[in-house]
Amino acid sequence: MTYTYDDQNIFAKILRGEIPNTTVLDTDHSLAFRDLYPQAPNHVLVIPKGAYVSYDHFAAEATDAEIVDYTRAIGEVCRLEEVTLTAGDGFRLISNAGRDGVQEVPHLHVHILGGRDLGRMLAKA
Ligand code: DGP
Repeated sequence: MTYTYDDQNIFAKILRGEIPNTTVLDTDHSLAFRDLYPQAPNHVLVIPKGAYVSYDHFAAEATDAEIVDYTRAIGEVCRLEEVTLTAGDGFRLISNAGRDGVQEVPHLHVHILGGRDLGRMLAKA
């Protein structure tokens, strides 16, 4: 089973410079930018520059360099946003995938949320 990637998704357009974004961090293999519809005082999306639809796709097919860069970029954004446990009050990482995960944009992204008490992880079904 192979993964299908739609290169017309919004984040692919952001990576190609076709749509503007508010960049927080730009590295060799990753881009972090502010969510257009923030749900907390800190709400940053971190995406790999490669064409990966979900975290499982990325984990299976990304190079070691991409994985290291992406992991470090997520940590660096937490530091820049001052939500780390050393400089702030914490954060939540969310990566939605597919229909059950209610993923709107089919390019892997991690949401970094912080700046307020985020409540319990999931609402009751
Ligand atoms: P998800 O449901 O995990 O796929 O969330 C996608 C997020 O992307 C959602 O929080 C809103 C955000 N978003 C959608 N379109 C744009 C856009 O054009 N620019 C930015 N910065 N964020 C967007």
